[in-house]
Amino acid sequence: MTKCVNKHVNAWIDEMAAMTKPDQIVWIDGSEEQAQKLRDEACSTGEIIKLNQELLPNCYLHRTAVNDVARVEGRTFICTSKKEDAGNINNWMDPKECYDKLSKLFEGSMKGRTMYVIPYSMGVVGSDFAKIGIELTDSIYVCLNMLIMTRVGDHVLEALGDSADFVKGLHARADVDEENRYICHFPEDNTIWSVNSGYGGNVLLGKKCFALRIASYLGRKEGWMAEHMLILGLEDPNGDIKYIAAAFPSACGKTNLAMLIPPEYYRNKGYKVWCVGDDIAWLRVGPDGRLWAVNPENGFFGVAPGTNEKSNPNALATTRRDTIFTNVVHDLDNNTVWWEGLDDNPPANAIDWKGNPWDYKKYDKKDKSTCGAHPNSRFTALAKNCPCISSEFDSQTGVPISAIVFGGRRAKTAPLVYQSRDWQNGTFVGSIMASETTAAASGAVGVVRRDPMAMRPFVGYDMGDYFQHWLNMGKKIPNPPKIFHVNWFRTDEEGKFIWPGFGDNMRVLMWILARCEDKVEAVDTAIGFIPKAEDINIEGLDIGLDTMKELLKVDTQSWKEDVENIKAFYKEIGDRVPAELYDELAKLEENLSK
Ligand code: GTP
Ligand code: SPV
Ligand code: MN
Repeated sequence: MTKCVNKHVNAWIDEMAAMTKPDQIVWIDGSEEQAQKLRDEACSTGEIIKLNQELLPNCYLHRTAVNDVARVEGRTFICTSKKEDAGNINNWMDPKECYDKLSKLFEGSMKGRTMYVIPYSMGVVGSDFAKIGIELTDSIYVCLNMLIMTRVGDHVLEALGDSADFVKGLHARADVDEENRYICHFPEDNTIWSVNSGYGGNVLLGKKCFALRIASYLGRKEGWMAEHMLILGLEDPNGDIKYIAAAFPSACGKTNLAMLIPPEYYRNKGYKVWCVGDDIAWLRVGPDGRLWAVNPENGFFGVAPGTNEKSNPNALATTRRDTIFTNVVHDLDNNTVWWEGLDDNPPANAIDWKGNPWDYKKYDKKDKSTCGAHPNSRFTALAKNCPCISSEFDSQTGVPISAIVFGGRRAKTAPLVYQSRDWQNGTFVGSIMASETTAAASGAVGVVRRDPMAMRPFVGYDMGDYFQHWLNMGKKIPNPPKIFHVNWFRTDEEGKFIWPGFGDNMRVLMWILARCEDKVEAVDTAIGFIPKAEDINIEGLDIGLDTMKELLKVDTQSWKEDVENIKAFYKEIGDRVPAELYDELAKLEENLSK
């Protein structure tokens, strides 16, 4: 197809091509034949490396520029006509000023290159939940990733018909110049412009840019929610499946929880976990008054380091075919890939993520600069290749959510799990989330920062208005999910994680679901409902009741310190923080001083 019938699409592409001046324009049609041509071309230029096709069929390796390895929150902008609509937590630029500034960077940026047109759908093509985007890019790597992460092709254009309702995404790698790297969102125009990066979250525009920043803006207008949440189904021995949505910040365990394998104790009884999504959920009120969720994505863009046969065998199996690896170690002997935490056999003859020979003997766990794989190295893999993918993955209606779980990475303060009192209190619990920063975004790692609902980098409007939207949604859901908070990352005096985590997190999910069904009592504390230590099943674990009590402890002093930090954060968000949340904060403070 040279041109589609949609005049809005064509006019926009003409305009963008006049600015970027590509040598040619190629439409991505979603066919395997075209995808293979693109892979071959990218191999011939060195953009990707074909891996061992017997061991890793249809798998490839890519290395980004060394200065371009994570999302750049400092260079991510929300460009609303009024600054206050973007809010204090987002970076803001005036839309006109931003278009002007970036036009200069895009001008002629595709000379000598091809502009690829990627029509994609977030959500099952043509379903009520789905939304369409078109990404223009000069990168084959982006095309190949989008072919995995989203539903791409001619059928998307058919579904669009002659409508103007699509998200216009423009991306150019340009010179990958850090100083001129911009990830800009124009929610009022359904537009995203990204320039001078070639890394995942900055350039796969269907993901964070559209499915969270633009979609959260649309969701507020249209009465639904776009959240940084995994979705999983927990099946009991009778075949009954309950669904949980969980929001953890980047690199804090969503993919791992979404694909967990139950501990032996539960496996033997016949419990199973099914993955619906690992990163993003779009949620709406269903006709039955419950909250229903879909995963708008088609694949996983998962953290590679730490993924292994024990921690996440399902993710590992998913990456054994049709996968693009980014910034991992290249094992030259087998032409395969490796990363820290895969196994105890680092390859002897290897190339690191920067493209240099790598000597594993010089690897020092405490010094990230000696890593073979970048700490934020990733795999891009098809959801349908996941052994535990839910039968509801392609459902048009999504799945009904019984529990929403918030969670952060916190060495202290937050207990293993607690339950909020109701939707309003649960919204408060989400709003005061905090987590140690990770390598998923550029900047310092391990610093505690407030990250409401794990959405701090992804809300496309004012954070106070976002909290208000949560409260408003609560009033519209006759049968709302119960809201919980978890923390897998509490550490002991030596800095070691106390809770075993990974598959054993199922033990906590079991308590959560039991609470949803009023099957277990809880202890009423200052922060909410905490399990009785004996109600978390520790059969088969080498931790005892005392450790469980330690994990569940509410340390009043550190919570009081947290309250001060929350006050400062609410102030920083500004005057749109709902009064209801200040009431909740006052209640918490009062409870803590009792
Ligand atoms: P994004 O894709 O960036 O949104 O990350 P994510 O939230 O999906 O995180 P992921 O599941 O990839 O986990 C990130 C890191 O946390 C990996 O290094 C995991 O090994 C580690 N991790 C995940 N779950 C647990 C857990 O239960 N306990 C511990 N200690 N570490 C965990
Ligand atoms: C995250 O950082 O939350 C990710 C990876 O899921 S990225 O696509 O880069 O946003
Ligand atoms: Mn994420």
